[in-house]
Amino acid sequence: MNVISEQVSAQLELDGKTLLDQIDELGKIGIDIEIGGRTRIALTDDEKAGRDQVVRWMQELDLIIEIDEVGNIFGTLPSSSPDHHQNVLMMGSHIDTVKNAGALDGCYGVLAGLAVIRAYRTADVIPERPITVVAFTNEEGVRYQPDMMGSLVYAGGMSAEDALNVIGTDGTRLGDELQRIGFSGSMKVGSIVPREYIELHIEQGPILEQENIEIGAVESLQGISWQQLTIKGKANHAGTTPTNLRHDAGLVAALIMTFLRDISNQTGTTLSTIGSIQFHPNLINVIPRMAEITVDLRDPDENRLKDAEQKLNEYIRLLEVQHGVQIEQKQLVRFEPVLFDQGIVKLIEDSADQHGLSHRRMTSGAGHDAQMIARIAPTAMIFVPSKDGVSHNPREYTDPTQLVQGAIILLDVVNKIMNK
Ligand code: HGY
Ligand code: MN
Ligand code: MN
Repeated sequence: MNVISEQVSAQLELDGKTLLDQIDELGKIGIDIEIGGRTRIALTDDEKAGRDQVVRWMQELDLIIEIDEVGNIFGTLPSSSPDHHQNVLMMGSHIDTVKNAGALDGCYGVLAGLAVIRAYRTADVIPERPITVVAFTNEEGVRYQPDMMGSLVYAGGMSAEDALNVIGTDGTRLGDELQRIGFSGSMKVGSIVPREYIELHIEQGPILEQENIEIGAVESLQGISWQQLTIKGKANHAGTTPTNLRHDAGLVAALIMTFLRDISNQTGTTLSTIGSIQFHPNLINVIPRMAEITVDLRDPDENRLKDAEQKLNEYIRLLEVQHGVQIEQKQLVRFEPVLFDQGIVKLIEDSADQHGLSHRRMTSGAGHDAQMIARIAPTAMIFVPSKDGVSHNPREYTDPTQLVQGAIILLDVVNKIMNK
């Protein structure tokens, strides 16, 4: 039973083949032959199948497996210290997906965490303190809002009870679905206390590839604001209603869309997306009486994000007067920008240097569980490049060598932290 030390850590080897095989295996669950990609929306049967597979892989590594009240799945490698809930070095991400997703978003970080633990198991090395891999519930937030929900609850940003009572876009209650898929755990949220959290993830953007850089040392994550807007106008005949007498909810939705793009063009840093739009009655010859749209605003700078929200609010009031419509706003998500732990970011850079890999510091455009865990423990992320910067799309791809390189850096950073 040898406890970790400098020379021992040299024995630890990352088994890239098993990691890549497991990414492929998990990627087959919820596969969509027609459109392509896989769909494992949170707490659906397909996601349950993904969860069951990850639990089986944790069992193969003989980990202590615990599920908490909101379905977060934890696999812990016991250590020489008696309490496997304290002083934990935590790694992880999520395995739920958007629709027709790639196979890497989230899954890569969870399976690479298992690969790190597999290296310890294979070398028969017992770490000085517990190492835990977590798959957080509902990171994508496409069925139940907010996104990053499992980690938000874990970090104390939302009560487990509130999360369980969230009603999804399909009218289901989150807690009922968790029960239905058998992942309503008994462990209180927050029971396992991370001393550090590291998340390995694909960049999901174009920067690393464009700059031909192999590792991203992620030092911050931009702010996110999600709103649901319900625009109420007046249905009328498309052929008889003069333009100046229309209360056209569809037109107002389009005006908001272009207004937000103007803000993005003006600041150059604010990203705005109207990802979903629903007209009612949604018929070719009826002026829409209602339009429901979602607004996703992001900016690395909190003041600019606030300014974009303020400008949108003012424009909404103006549209109500100009077009005789009513616009209801419902805030779904609001997360400020997050700074990660500079010490861990430095370890990532040192590790990349020692492995002869190019690297750069960067901000994450996407939301991640790490931004929640950063509230309760020193946290950082490691990025690997995304081909063509594509993600949330079946074409999501990262070169297998780069995937393995990222996992080797994760293992090395874990060792550096263990040996500090
Ligand atoms: O929306 C996001 O950035 C994350 O994928 N949930
Ligand atoms: Mn993700
Ligand atoms: Mn995602």
